[in-house]
Amino acid sequence: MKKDDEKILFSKSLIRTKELCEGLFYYDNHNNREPRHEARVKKRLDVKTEPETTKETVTSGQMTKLETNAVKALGVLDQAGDHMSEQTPLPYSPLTLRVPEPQCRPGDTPDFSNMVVPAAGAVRRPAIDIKASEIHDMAYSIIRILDNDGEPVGDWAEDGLDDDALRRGLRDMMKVRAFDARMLMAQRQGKTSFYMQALGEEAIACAHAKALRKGDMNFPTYRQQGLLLANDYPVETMMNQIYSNAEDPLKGRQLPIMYSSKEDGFFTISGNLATQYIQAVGWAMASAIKGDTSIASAWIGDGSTAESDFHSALVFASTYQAPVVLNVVNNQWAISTFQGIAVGEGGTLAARALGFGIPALRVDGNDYLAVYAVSKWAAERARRNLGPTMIEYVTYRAGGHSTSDEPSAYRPKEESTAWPLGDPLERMKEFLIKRGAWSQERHVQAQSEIESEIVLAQKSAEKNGTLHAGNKVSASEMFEGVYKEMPENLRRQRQEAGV
Ligand SMILES: Cc1ncc(C[n+]2csc(CCOP(=O)(O)OP(=O)(O)O)c2C)c(N)n1
Ligand SMILES: [Mg+2]
Repeated sequence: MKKDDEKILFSKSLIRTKELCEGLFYYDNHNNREPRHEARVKKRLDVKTEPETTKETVTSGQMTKLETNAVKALGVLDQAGDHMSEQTPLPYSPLTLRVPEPQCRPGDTPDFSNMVVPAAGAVRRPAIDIKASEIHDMAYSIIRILDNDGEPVGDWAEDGLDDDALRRGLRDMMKVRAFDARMLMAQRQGKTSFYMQALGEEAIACAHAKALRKGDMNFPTYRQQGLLLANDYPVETMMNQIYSNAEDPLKGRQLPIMYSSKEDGFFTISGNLATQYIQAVGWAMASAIKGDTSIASAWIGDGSTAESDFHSALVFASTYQAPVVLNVVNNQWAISTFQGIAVGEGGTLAARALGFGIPALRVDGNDYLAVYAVSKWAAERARRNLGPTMIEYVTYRAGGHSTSDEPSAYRPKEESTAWPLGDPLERMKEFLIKRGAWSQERHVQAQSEIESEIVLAQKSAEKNGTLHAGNKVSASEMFEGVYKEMPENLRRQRQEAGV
């Protein structure tokens, strides 16, 4: 049938077309087509049509290009513009989107009954050169070493740490917690503008730090201060940055908690989430290209895995088998957004790696022993040139997202105490006491030693100044250290600023 002279009868199909293509078809109350700009303001419900009786005849030549396309798309016209037989309506309800919702909101009783927690020791320890396809199940389980009685069990518990290293692990976590508590208070006292704590997640960074070697490079987010503290990075230097004082090693160019220390394998923290993944994979590739022996460790939170950088990084990591550990800290929340928004339902974040052929493990992030064992396994794979490994740490962000957040607005207050994997410090303490390597008295003493160390460092840092008191880094510093040769526009700006 020729497009321009044949008549096309629109009956039910047209009405359906009109309803579905609102924005393409515009009709007035008498069912006449209107000029677009007038109809644009009309609400869809204002269009009075009688689906069963209304008929309208329009030649295809009278239709706009947009209308013709829309009608083709709906099957009234075929691709050549000819009239097709009417479609039989489908017996389905209209399409909708699923928007995942957390189990509980403020006022509800916390409920983690949907979370499957395997028994400690239940997940096997595979050979170091295992293929991803042989351990798919491990991306859906949780590796745990410490059982509910504080006993280490299973294959992963085997070549563990000695007593000194275990006690050190507990002290590192206690130090992170004490440091966080002091800095949180300092923020409330107006001594710094901003702080982010790692409450409940201390085991992850502290144990992972011990699985790496000098020369390896972490690409951390803002919740891995444990990497620095567990490696004896000076507490006072961190505080100088938090206070933005004259001794701030980054000279006021970074947010208070975005540390940087190349010597300590701690790549400068970027506030742009997920960039850590592409940078870590790139760094790991460079290490291999140079024929070096150092590996990279990438860090990301559950929410940030929704960023495309995460997925791009996996392409490069898998294609080139880069020597990198891909850490995902699933602490259940991304500010006020629960993890189900990034994960969807029925999957896991670790399982994202499987499509790339990357071996992926899930681990109890509140079990220092399990975090260490799994991190060591993944680091060893990278070091032996066996390629990337993804580790999803299952944990819970017990504190607010940052000092600018108030979690009681979006989740039940008691949710952190209901978390089925417990508190990492308490579990480690209980385990060490059972092992005969620790005692309640030693714990109290260690707590007071650590607090004294933090308070002493704080006093010393405050002598260098705090946010609103004491000396500041000179404003001229912001022009230095970025370009080898300062560009003309910056030179002019510095002159204008008179610094
Ligand atoms: C690219 C980018 N998008 C958004 C933000 C704002 N932002 C800062 S923290 C955060 C939540 C991140 O949550 P998650 O990745 O789960 O890490 P967590 O804070 O829980 O450790 C968001 C959205 C950002 N900093 N960078
Ligand atoms: Mg998170």
